[in-house]
Amino acid sequence: MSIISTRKDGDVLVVTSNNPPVNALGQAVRKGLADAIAAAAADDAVKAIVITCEGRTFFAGADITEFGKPPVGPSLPDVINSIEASTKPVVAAIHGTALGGGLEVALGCHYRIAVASAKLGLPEVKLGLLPGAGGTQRLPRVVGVEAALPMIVKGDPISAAAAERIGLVDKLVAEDQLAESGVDFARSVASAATHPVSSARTDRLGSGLDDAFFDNFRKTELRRLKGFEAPEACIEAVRAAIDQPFAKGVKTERALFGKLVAGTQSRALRHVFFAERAAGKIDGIPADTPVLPVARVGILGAGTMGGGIAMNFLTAGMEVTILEREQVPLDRGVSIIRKNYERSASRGKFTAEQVEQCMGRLTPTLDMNDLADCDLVIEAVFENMDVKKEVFAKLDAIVKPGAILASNTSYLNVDEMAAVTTRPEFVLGLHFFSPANVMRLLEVVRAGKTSPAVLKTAMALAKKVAKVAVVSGVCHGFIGNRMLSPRQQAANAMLMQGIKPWDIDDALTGFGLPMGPFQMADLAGLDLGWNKETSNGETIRDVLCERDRRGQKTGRGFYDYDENRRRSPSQEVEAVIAAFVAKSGQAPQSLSAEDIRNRLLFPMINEGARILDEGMAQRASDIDTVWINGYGWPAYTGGPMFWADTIGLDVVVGGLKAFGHDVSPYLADKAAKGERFNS
Ligand code: 3H9
Repeated sequence: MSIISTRKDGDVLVVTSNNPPVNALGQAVRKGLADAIAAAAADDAVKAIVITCEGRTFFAGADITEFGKPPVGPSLPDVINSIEASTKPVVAAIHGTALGGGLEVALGCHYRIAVASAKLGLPEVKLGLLPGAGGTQRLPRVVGVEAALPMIVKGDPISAAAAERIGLVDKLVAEDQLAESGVDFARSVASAATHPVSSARTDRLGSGLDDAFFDNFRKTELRRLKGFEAPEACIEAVRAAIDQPFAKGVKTERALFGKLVAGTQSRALRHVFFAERAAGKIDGIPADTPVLPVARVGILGAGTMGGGIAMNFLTAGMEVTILEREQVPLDRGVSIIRKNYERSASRGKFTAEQVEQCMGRLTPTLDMNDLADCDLVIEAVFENMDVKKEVFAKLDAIVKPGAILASNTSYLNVDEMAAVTTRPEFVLGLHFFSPANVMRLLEVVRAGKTSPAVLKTAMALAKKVAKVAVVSGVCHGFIGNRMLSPRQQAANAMLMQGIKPWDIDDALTGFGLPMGPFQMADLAGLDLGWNKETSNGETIRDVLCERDRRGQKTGRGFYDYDENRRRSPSQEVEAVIAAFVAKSGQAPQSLSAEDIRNRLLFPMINEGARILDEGMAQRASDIDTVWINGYGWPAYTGGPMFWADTIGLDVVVGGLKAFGHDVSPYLADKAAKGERFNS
């Protein structure tokens, strides 16, 4: 079957796209659509046209893989203009997702019908772009600026019902009757004297939308999008829809799109899109490997981590049994889960009924025997190998054969835990990030004996609970925490050279990370692993803890904190550090923010290269996915490995040598050959 096919249903021409998996609007699709519209115009027997798609979805957008390559016509804007110019009405019949260029095609049509399960949106902003085929000009004309602006600037899709409410969809139709409904609808409008033309409409554009309206929108919505270039360009394009006639507005949109698509941020964000999808693919696993059924999950530990992990599965409709050693922490854990759900409900994310359904799927217990029937058990107990081993041995004896046993450890050796069980092929690491019900990352730790089916099951489960899963080998700290460690060492070394903690932190927050190493230390507590009895003032941390500067919880750590937990530099800390520097005999140094940043981040890239060299990560883009989704690395730089590619691996190697690091041979070799991590 060709990519675009046509068939006649009486006097209606049905144009169908069949371009799996998501009907992306690649060149062949565009050409086929343009030809079909031209053929319909030339055929007197055709009175109306329906555009629809085969497979799981309506057009999910332009073909992202074509960006950055020489364009081959017809262009998407030209195709959409030809649809809109048709004197015979064109109806978009939508199922699945009408996204980006797909929604722009639908907006070029005179009418839109959709099944209730469909979603419609303009997510280009998430790729560092704006809708570049008339979407920023047509959508405000069809639904009004107030409804269009958040859809374009934030990029979240809306339901078909919401789309109908705002006038984006003309009619909702039965799920299994889209094709017939499309033809019926087209026939019903075929003889109308005129048809709505999105670009010609002015009735919804509204008045009184001045600078203050847009400034207010920026204030409330752009804070979360700090550092991203595309949202502001989106706003500018929507303003053009109000301030300029359509023909000029699309030129403004085109110019803004051209600038963004050629820029570093969009390249990085497109990399992130494909990186997340690549992460789900596991090397060396036969395609026919089965996914094991998992209906009931057991969680050991009802603390912050265990409770957060439980919520993922409850929300996804699965049964969860949660185990604690004593009643009080068990009750506390369950009540925190409930509170979290109720808070989400108060924000409109759940109905009261859904909260009760989730809580109804939760079984609290003090008896480990109650985990016997679970298909998967995840332990989130104290981070200590002896404790973990004891837990694994007990679980192995209790939980039914064939069930998966997982550790939520963030550093420890999963092979050692597997070795105390009789089922090492069913053991793996599932490293959730805190807060586990919010953070998108899941490191799936493939232990030496983990079976392909268990690994594949873990990846499928991750998708079910809306996590981005990345496979890691067994090594200290896996991918993410292993790379954190050289950064921390570099930060500590700079302290000893007299660089202020706030200058170090600000270099990272200025780069776009949510916090620096000393803010993180204050948040976690400086006394984590510190012992009052044995502390002897040998390190800066010892001294700060001895002075009860143990972090945010004592109101003082590397920083002083006010009652709103706002940080400010501490003179006392500055004096402590100065004393250490003086004692070391070094002259205090000063460094630029860029120098500080490089000293912190280049060693991470070096460690990333080692991780790749050792095969602990499957691909460089997996490392990027870990850091963006688990540690808040700014997505618009593409992640640490993509960022290294952007600045040049030779620059990274030069920096590492200058800072006195051993350069990973893998990295040195790539730099010498002029290669990149991500090809
Ligand atoms: C745009 O439209 C610009 C215009 O305004 C202007 C132009 C001038 N292109 O996500 P999945 C692949 S920008 C190429 O796992 P799901 C994807 O890589 C675009 N490939 O499925 C994967 O490949 P593989 C605006 C694409 O069911 C496979 O399809 N649109 C595209 O979980 C399956 O994807 C968007 O940003 C594409 N556009 O989710 C929407 N989309 O199997 C982007 C997907 O080899 N797409 N692929 O790994 C999505 O959000 C999701 O794919 C979707 C399905 C929700 C549709």
